[in-house]
Amino acid sequence: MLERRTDIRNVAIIAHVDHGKTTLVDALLKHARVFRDNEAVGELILDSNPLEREKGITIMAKNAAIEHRGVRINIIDTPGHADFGGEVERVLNMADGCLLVVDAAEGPMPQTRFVLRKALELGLRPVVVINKIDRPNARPAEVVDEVSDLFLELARHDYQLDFAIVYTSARDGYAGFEPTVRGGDMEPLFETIVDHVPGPAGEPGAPFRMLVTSLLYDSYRGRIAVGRIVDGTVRPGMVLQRFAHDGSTVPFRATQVFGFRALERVELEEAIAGDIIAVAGAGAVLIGETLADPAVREPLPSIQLEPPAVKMTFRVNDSPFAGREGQYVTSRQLRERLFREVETNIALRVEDGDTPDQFVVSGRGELHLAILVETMRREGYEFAVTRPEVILREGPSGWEEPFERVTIEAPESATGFVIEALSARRGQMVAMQASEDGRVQFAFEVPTRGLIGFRDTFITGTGGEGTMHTEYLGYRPWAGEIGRYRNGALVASETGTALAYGIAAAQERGILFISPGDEVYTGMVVGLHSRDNDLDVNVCRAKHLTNIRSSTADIAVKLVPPQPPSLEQSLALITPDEMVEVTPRSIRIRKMELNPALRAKEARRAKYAAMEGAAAR
Ligand SMILES: Nc1nc2c(ncn2[C@@H]2O[C@H](COP(=O)(O)OP(=O)(O)OP(=O)(O)O)[C@@H](O)[C@H]2O)c(=O)[nH]1
Ligand SMILES: [Mg+2]
Repeated sequence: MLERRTDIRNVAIIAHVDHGKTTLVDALLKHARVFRDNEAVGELILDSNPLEREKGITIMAKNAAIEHRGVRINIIDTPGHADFGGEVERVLNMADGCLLVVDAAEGPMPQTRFVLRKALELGLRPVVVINKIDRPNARPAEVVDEVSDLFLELARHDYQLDFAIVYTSARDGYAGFEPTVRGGDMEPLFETIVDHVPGPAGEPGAPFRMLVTSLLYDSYRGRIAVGRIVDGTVRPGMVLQRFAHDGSTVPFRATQVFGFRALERVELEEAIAGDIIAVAGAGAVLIGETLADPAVREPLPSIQLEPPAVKMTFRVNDSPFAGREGQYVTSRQLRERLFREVETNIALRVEDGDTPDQFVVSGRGELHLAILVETMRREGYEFAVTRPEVILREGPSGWEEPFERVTIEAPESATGFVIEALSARRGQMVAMQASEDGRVQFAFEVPTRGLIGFRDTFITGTGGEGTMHTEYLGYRPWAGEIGRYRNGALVASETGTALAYGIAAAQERGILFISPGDEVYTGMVVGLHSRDNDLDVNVCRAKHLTNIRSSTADIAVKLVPPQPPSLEQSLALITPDEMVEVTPRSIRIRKMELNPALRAKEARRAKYAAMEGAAAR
């Protein structure tokens, strides 16, 4: 018989990026006195991965369990950045309800809609949390109206329109039922979760079934499968079966069963329907597979994922500096690492490329791929990557490409820049509204292709005063060519050590990425030309020694400080004939063809082809 438990609640926290999800988990953990009084806990406790801490964003969904007045609340924190939407899709099926966090000043944003749609599709009971109520520009009444409109648009069931509203300052640790609340504690939010989110329903007496939503790796126990028990009971030692993705069923013995208490994993003697648990012993288990009693005939429905939109090629590093700085450099090591990533990073896809030393990696967006590159480089991998490009598909009337809705808020003075920049990228403006405070809101529909690398341009173009958000719209007909919007490259013509004299001459021609003392090789991109074409420069050139100094001025050449691009900037900057060489210590941009003579020949060939094309038209 279906029973609804009253002793636990499973709730996911979802929101647009930076609206305060992880800070809200901090506040709940602190209120529940999960920590000893003398324990220094810091902030954004669940953002435990070093890249999450550095970037101040959540990348992976995680869970924590909080005991509150006899009820155990399993809280699942999710990332808000659109590129990590796969993580939201992965974990939502563990929850019966969600806290939709909305910034009291910003209101609902593109990713608010995406995550709410996903949660409502799965039938979750929502609680709306209007957070950052302490902000001086908070406008809670309007934000509640905007959220209500969103619900009217997205709700799948009538009961979903009947959502509770709580006002919070996650940062200051209080919550209340009125927008005027400016103190107290988190008790009102706990109360609302317990009252509004239903306990999980399941049949404790039915055969055991669980959908695997996460994997933990343990050097001693191997893979540990995490998920929520849909039906039945599990005890250590029980014989179960795994419905594998390849269609086979594999019997195994559950060697251990774990539950979660606060941020720790604890061994259990028994777990029942509704519990979020971890099971050891399931062999080569993967996310999305079902673990079940041997009597069960069918797996549970697997996780629904949106397809990837952007891809790039990872290649074995074949630059003249290959193998100098990396620990893992071979094709086999690169391949193993990439295929291992797909086991947990489920919105990512990896395929073998045209040659054995190339792999095509597809993800949700540039940041999704850039985070993988950065993670691997920190682990000691060395490789090269090509420019991220969108994944095209063949539609009924020709090629189609992914589109995004771009929402921009910027000072009025940046209007010209915004319209010009996005029009050049084949964007169509669909809305524009000026507000009294001298700012303008825009909405554009733009091919994802045009947005690759746009974020930096946008920040520069608006003097850092604009905000920009994107929302995936789906595939539409190919929008046409988008011109190149980067200058030519300054390319090293010699291999060696860059010297001040050579750099001083080269800096007359553009912006340099390197400093004296840096090692360079023929074909490495050392800067950006001030013109459209690529230019070979010899940054290793030394001044001929003479006995007489012509003037004191050239004893010390004046060097402009170099502007080396970051990894993300490099990925956005490179053209299709360039690659980024990534090692644990360096990020270098290089030409795919290092040989200057062959490169020049290729450039001439491309120019003639273009001229012939023009003549034919
Ligand atoms: N003023 C104010 N700032 C807050 C509040 N809650 C969070 N913040 C700030 O908002 C920023 C983002 O908070 P996070 O908790 O990282 O947001 P998030 O939703 O987890 O972000 P992602 O996981 O990257 O999507 C941080 O600088 C917080 O200090 C609040 O109640 N009031
Ligand atoms: Mg977060």
